[in-house]
Amino acid sequence: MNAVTEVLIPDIGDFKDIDVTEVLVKPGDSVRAEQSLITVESEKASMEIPSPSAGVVREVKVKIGDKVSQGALVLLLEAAEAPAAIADPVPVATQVAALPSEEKTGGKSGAAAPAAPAVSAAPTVPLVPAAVPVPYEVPPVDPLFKPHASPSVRLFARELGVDLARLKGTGPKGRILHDDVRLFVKTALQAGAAPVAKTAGMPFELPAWPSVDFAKFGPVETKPLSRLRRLAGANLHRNWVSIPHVTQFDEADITELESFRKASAGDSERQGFKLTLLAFLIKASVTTLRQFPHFNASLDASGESLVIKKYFHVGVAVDTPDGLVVPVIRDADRKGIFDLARELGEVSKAAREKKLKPGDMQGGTFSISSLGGIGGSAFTPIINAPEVAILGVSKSVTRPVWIDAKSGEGQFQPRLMLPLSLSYDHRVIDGADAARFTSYLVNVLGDIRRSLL
Ligand code: CAO
Repeated sequence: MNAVTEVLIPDIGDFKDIDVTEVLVKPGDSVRAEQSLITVESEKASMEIPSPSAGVVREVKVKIGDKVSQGALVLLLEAAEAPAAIADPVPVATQVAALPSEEKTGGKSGAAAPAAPAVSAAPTVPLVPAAVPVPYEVPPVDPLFKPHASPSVRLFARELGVDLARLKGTGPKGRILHDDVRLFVKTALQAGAAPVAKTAGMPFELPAWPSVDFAKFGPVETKPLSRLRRLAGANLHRNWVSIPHVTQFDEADITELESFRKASAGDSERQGFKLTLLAFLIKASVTTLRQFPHFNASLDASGESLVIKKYFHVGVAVDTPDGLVVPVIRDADRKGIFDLARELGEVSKAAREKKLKPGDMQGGTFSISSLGGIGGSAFTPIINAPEVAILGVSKSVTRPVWIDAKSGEGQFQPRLMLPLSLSYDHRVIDGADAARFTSYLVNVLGDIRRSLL
């Protein structure tokens, strides 16, 4: 018999006690290395746990609904190869000599097994941007009316998709109670309404999505959306409908910056990484965020206070074949342009190879979405909640710009202009501040030496 290995939950960042939502294999199944075995899901992310090696599933040790953390035993896998071939241990599995016993396996579904050995290679985990609950109530029809309810009632209502503004509280001073929410749902169900409609919680009702038989009009092909795209799509949708977005457009003269970048690109290439404009944009954004701390912030869970972060972790939107991911460059304020460029290359490669870990996507304070390598002159990026602003960058173009010389003799000059699109949360940021922010950023990009000050 080939050796049997314990497949454990690998390093999944800060996630603990998260739910097993799918078990994708059963005893007797042959699996390939990297094939997904189970899906685990927290409030913030969903990820598939891959098989560390090829083999045959001997015993599945978890079931749907179990709670697991790093090191928990997922299943026993009999190696596909002869034992000698697997003598080199895979990172997320611990070898056991032969058939498992209760002592060796821990015997309990979902129970935390001994910690896995250090993970040398990142597991292949499809990632999605954090799906935090919407941290505030969507305003009711009367914007001055604020329903009176405890956080637990608000959470309960949110879980059921109930708009508290529609309820009449029966508690003291009109406070909405759990029972009020229950009664509301019961009444809605009895009336045949759908309390958990996709638009629940919103002060408007949407008509049903058109159901069209497209094949009636011509040939079609139906492809399921990837799991990543579905989850990222749900988060984008939530952010779009629940944050009052405004986008401020501006453009920076990057003629000098581009000459400097080109002059330095040879050095970076010799060191094995590409120096693109994005590294400078991260640096310039951080310089600007220091001047405008409320752009480097989030609303707290009540939606009534602003949490201003003293660290600068910049998320960068990366386009991958499966959809959009936003890995975070940590402590961008403490890194030089070369370090930022090198790290950018590494995270975008990891994103495209699905090798990011959940922790790589967390803790962002501000995001940048650059479509400059592709094209376009402006766009309206969607804020990556719970952040309050995101910078969109489009393709730079050389065009004549009127330069007003000090002598009063102005003239048109060819300048390389970079279009910027800053979307911001209007609950937190006023239009005037957004215009000041982009003006400041434009100045920094016009003379990157300002980021040293
Ligand atoms: N203007 C003109 N050219 C630009 C530019 C800009 N603003 N930004 C980058 N370029 C150039 C680069 O210099 C590079 O040129 P060369 O091929 O001649 O060297 C080329 O465009 C490609 O750049 P890149 O995309 O490889 O590198 P990057 O650092 O600019 O971006 C990354 C990296 C990961 C952000 C990018 O590849 C990506 O995925 N962008 C898409 C993000 C996205 O999808 N956003 C939308 C989110 S909302 O749906």
